[in-house]
Amino acid sequence: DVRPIARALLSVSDKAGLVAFAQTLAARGVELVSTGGTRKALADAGLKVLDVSDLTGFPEMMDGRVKTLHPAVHGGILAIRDNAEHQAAMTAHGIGPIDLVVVNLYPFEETVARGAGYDECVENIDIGGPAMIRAAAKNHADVAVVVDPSGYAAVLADLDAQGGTTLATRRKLAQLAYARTATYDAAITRWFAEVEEDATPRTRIFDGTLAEALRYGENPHQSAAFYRGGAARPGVATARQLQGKALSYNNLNDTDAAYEAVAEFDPAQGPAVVIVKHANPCGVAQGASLVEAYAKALACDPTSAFGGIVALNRTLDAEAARAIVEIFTEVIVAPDATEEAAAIIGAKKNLRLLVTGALPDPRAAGTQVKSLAGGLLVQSRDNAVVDDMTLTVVTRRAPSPKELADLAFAFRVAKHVKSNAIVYAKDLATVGIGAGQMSRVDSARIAALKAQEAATAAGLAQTLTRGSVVASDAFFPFADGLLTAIEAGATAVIQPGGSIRDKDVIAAADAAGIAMVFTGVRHFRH
Ligand code: 93A
Repeated sequence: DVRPIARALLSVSDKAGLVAFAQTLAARGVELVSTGGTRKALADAGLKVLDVSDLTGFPEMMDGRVKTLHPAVHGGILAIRDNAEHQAAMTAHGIGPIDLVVVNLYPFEETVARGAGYDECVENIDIGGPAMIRAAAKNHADVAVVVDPSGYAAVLADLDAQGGTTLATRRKLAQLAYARTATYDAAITRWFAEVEEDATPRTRIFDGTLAEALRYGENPHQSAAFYRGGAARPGVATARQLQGKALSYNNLNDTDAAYEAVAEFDPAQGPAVVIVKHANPCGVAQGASLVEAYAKALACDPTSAFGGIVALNRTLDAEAARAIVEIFTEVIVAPDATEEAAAIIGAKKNLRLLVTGALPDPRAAGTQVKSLAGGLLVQSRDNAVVDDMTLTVVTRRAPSPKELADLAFAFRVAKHVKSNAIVYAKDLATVGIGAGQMSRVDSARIAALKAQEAATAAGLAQTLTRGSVVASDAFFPFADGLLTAIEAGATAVIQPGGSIRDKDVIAAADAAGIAMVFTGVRHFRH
């Protein structure tokens, strides 16, 4: 199943590593074919390169919108090599086989991120690139596809060792190829959603009214007010307060953090509870009932939960209400509360109970504002949800179904923990959370330490991180953070990936027999 490479088609926007890679191919007698910019880069380096138009007989046209969309290209990629009919069609139409497709796409995501205008964003939607990538990946039985400069090494390694690409490599590359076109289309989808939501994002950022003047701000010497407005998402701003003292600035901020976090848990998938302290979750869990979810969330860090905010993803019932009032809590927020539950909360005069009618949609577009000296920073809200991400297993061992469920759970929580965020989870409950540290290793250590303390306080023989999984909101820049998690007993890891030292981090995971998945999506929260 080794396939030699006679001809390669290279068409890349990111030209990093291109020349060196093409030189190695050429030295091995591979014929190179390229589109305009790529061809120029290669020719400038002294390489002999055919132009795609030499194959198609058509010039690149319409501002490059049509350059590779032609049977001479797609036939050469898609033809099944041992199919007589396909071979006859190639001969009849003068189509030559293409054995390697090296394509990375127009930088759509980067174009959107730097705030380019509508038309420029549209122009950066690549059509021909994804078509070639998907065609080559489909025909991985014969064709290798590389969608990122980081893939060049695998092809060269195969050429060195086997004189061609192996089926195992081509399959892996095909998987990465479809993962890439999927994330690319997801980015385009998200962009359309944002454009729809807010047609004038950069001229008017907030359309709200004063809801109430607050007694004071984050500290008593600061004045403060609460404005309601913007996109109508159900949440703290639209909540009805059924009872309790007036909410303070910090209460509002923490309640929002708690409710946005619990909204990540679809109520149809079961009850979930988030306990927040100082804008960070200190316990999150799903359970068979709200009261069970609450007990699991509380067990993560009962010390910090004292005086916290409790958010629930379903109607607060009497059982859960009884459990919550056992310790001092500042605010409870839920879509609704039963009469009996409200009566139980009613016995605690100061405890605030908020109901919102519905849960906010974590995928909804929206705007986030932060002030800095002399200005405002505005960004679209982080509406990426782990269920929509392509999880790529990068280690020898793949996670078990149970680990996978806990990994998705942990990454969902990590999104709502201040960076650097490290979240250990087990049985759909957090068992250790490390938040807001300047070093990722410290977050991993603190989370493990807190888990150890909780286990000791509960009289357990061993720390709860033994046999847990761990999530990191951003990639591990070095293996050390991962090693800390492994030491704490984590058996599986979820993280965005994308560090230049991913190889070392993966090697450390493999050495420990740990399973690791990459999400391709980062959840910084500062
Ligand atoms: O505009 S396209 O969607 N139409 C095409 O036919 C096409 N073929 C390749 N974009 C197309 N490409 C893209 O051009 C590739 O995906 C790559 O990103 C880029 C390389 O162009 P150049 O070689 O001119 O720099």
